[in-house]
Amino acid sequence: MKTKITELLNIEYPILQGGMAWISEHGLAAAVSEAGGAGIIAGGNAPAEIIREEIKKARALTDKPFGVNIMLMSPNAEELARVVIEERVAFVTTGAGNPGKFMDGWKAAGIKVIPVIPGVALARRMERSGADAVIAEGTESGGHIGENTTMCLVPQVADAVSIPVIAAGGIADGRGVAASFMLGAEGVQVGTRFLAAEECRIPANFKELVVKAKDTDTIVTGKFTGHPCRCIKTKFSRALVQREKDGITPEEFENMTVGALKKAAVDGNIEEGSFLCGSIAGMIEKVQPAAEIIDEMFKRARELLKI
Ligand code: TUI
Repeated sequence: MKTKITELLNIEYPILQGGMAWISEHGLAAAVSEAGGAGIIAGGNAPAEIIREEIKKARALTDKPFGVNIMLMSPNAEELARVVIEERVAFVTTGAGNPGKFMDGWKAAGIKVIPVIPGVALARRMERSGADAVIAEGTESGGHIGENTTMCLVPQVADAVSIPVIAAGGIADGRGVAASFMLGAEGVQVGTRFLAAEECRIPANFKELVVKAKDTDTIVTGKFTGHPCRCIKTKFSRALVQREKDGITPEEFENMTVGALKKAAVDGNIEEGSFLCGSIAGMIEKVQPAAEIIDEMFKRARELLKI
């Protein structure tokens, strides 16, 4: 399936795997790339040298292109921005900020740059700074989110910029892919469905939460901080939101949430972890190989699009 995104990234299917902190490591990224998509290693808050090792491990598993996601709020973002140049990764996606200051360096190194943007203004700014494409991410996504929905955001971004647009947020099957193309996207980014990939190394209880989730089973924490975060409803995340409603202080919030992503994604700690997840989890029914997920999604999308 050829689009500007398959051409840009030299991949077979126009699908990027979301860069999920503590989750998207070399095994999942390599599996997605081997299957013809664009695998992504998430930098998250990890030290840049750990990610350098992850890049090397992914290279040992696949000759196909993969990327690195740089979470711009990380204290290690600057160092990781250098490591991706040294390691000559094929492409970089960015999240949670404006990557403007890194753009020239990446472009000079021949790295394709694809920022995640939550709105039209930033999409325009990214195009002017030399981005190769943008990921328009709706509020349906897991993790740190903007306010606009995928349905509203994608066509507005597609109208505003000339570079290709990748839709993200709430896409987990062939209908989502087909709809994204109808909205003007030339590719999709999928995170939540890959939580249920066999190659995704999250704890079994996290996968079970995703597979068992219903349509109403995600909740947004941290709205008052300016960095809202969507996760699965658990006793912990419900209590956190209740505390926010009752007037939690920023310090108390910080104490309750420090390390919560790792506690969920690495330890499966149901008592204190934030199980980041998109609101499409209700559609996800089973754990299956990444290649099967991609094949299924694109077989159905092609039937619907009659291509
Ligand atoms: O970044 C994500 N998702 C994430 S990052 C993350 S780690 C984290 N945990 C708690 C609080 C904050 C971060 C977990 N999930 N998705 C991409 C994304 N980027 N969503 C929204 C944005 C975004 C927001 C503002 C991108 C740019 C932006 O620009 C503001 C500016 O500087 O103009």
